[in-house]
Amino acid sequence: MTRKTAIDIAPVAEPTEVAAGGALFSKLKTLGVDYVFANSGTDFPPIIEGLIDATRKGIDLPTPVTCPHEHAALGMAHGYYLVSGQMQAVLLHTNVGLSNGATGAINAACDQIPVLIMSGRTPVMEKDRFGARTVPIGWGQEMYDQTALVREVSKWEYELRFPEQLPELLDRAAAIANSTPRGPVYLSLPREVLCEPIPTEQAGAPARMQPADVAPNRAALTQAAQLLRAAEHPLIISQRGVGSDAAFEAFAGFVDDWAFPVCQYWANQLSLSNRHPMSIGPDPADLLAEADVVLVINALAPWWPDGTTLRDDATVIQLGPDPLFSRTPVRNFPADICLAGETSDALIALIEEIGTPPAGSEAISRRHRHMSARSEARRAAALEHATSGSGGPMTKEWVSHCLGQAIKGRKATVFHELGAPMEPLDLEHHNSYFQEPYSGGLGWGFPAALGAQLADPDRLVFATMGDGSYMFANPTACHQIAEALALPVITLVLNNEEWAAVRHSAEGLYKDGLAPKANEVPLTSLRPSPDFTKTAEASRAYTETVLTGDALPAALERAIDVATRDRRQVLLNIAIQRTGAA
Ligand SMILES: Cc1ncc(C[n+]2csc(CCOP(=O)(O)OP(=O)(O)O)c2C)c(N)n1
Ligand SMILES: [Mg+2]
Repeated sequence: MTRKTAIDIAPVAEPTEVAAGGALFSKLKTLGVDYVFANSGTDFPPIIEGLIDATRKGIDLPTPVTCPHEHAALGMAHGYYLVSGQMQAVLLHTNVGLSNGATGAINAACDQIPVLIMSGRTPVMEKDRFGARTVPIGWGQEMYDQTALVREVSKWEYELRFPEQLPELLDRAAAIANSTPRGPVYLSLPREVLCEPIPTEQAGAPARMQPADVAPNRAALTQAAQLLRAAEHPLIISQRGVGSDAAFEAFAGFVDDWAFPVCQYWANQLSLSNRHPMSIGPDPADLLAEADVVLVINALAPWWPDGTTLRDDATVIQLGPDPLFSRTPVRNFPADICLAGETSDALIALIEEIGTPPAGSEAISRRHRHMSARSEARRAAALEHATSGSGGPMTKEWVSHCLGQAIKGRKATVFHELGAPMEPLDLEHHNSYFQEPYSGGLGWGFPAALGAQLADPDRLVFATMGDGSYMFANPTACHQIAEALALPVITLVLNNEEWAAVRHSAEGLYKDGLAPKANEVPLTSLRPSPDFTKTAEASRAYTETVLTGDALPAALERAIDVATRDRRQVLLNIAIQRTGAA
């Protein structure tokens, strides 16, 4: 896709110096960054001037993307990474832009997303220096510790002191962000420093610092493999996918060969097709109670401790970039064996270590028959449940079922934020499904879908969200971005005119209390519901309102047609039933 990047000024000869602001973009390009998601302000003059300067000098730069809200900038970076696997960069305005982006930073940290977050720093100097304060906000935006806004969720942070530090600092920031476990880093950019030039060749120099990848300890791999091979009641719990196409394929074959049941408990990425005979659904409780060996794949919260009892002799193996989730203060799931590494690599290493099952094992065949029957029954029940919700208003499960049917055989990704649940979608591919991270900073789904679409223009991308989540996403900003960048994302607003999750939470915790009996549960209604089609139409989206389930399949077909043929964004406002607590 071609994008408007060029600032139309004739190139000049013999570049020797570039403003640090321009050097910033140039350096990011050498680090593999193709887009910088930015929301600018009065700290940006050296960046904007430097960008024009660097463009004139013919320097290769990433495309700056104007994001009219910082939450959208972070969400786009998040979604772009999920689909591309490339570190992203976000550039925000001083402390106020950073605070608007902080929720996105929390989401990125929770989801192990490498993103280089930068924000300007209001000038320190009041006068007598180029770049010093010019307007009262220079005083108003001063903080003792701006970085504190994102320090807890940053793997590394620093405030630029001298312009010539910039290239090497960015190398370091990128290497740390991309090291296992990946995550956000933050760099603060004072305006006066950015105003100073640095030699051009420094800005474009390749990085001399590579990310540090971690691989599982050999002895731990051997031990885990022995235990899994000998397990009578094995169980695998997977939450955040398996990391790559290759691992997805290898994992499907491996669990089939060994008849290892796989539970995708609260999964926010797909590890295994729901049609796979070893896919036992989202609830691990009964198999956990009898399991002798449990393999947990990159799962922050693999089960509900209050609702589950493990056997005393059960061994729990935790595999992933940070098996102990060391940045989470309280997390006491057993971790008898830890296999640390990028999920895809560590899992493939474990699969290789385990090898093939003994030929003709009766125990494995029996387990396979048992789990397949269970998986089939669960799928049939899920289908029946989904089809029973096809009335008007319809259920979310019905929306998922119809969406799954509509995208069958296409390269598609569904983003889910209180939108279309995973199971009835019946998806089959790595990267076909992403749910918001457990940090739950709502307003993530829409911009993440935009970022994914930007990363992969040929993919059909759906942002499926509750009406509340849609409003958290600053929808006007997101639709503006979709139009500006010609991103044909299909937005499905699953509209129950309330925050059902909050109501369910109150009703669930106080089962015998007042909330379940109340006609109107306070602090959960979103009535009167806005006409969301108008919000989208303001940015010339194709829209429809769908009131009954039987009308949905055709509406989805029209939506896909408009998105693929006209490359125009779409919004379907879908009437959803209010349901009881889950
Ligand atoms: C930034 C942020 N604010 C508040 C919440 C608390 N919260 C969790 S779920 C939810 C309601 C979501 O409503 P909606 O998207 O309409 O989905 P529904 O539950 O109605 O299906 C809220 C407000 C949150 N997770 N994130
Ligand atoms: Mg809702």
